[in-house]
Amino acid sequence: MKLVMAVVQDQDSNRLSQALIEENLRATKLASTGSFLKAGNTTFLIGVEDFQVNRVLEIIKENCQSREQLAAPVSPVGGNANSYIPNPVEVKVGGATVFVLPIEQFHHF
Ligand code: 2BA
Repeated sequence: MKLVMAVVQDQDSNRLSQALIEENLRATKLASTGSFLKAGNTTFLIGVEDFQVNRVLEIIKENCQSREQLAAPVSPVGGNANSYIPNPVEVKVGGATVFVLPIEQFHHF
């Protein structure tokens, strides 16, 4: 058994949930925050049998788009905050960041 852990953008979260439900795959959604953009994203925990992992990865790929987002750079340490004018930079976020972990035991009481 494996745990697929996928960090996706909030905009893709409902579409991905729906696609997983349609294929009878169970998932838990956690509200999360990216450390770099400090913006909300959604982390899916999806417990599946080994043979289902590739299908789950396909579903994630099909339902999560990459997008350009603006990130405000952190002000320089020790710099003069008054003279610092942040210049937002564009970063490409997602589709999805996915980890596949082995599960030692699974219990459902
Ligand atoms: P954030 O940490 O908010 O990162 C958002 C996007 O900013 C990243 O997109 C990447 O394009 C850029 N970025 C992140 N750190 C950077 C840095 N030090 N320098 C320059 N650009 C940087 P993604 O790579 O698609 O990541 C989307 C979200 O997935 C991340 O949001 C974070 O919540 C999660 N994530 C990504 N890699 C991870 C990892 N190795 N472990 C845990 N979570 C991760």
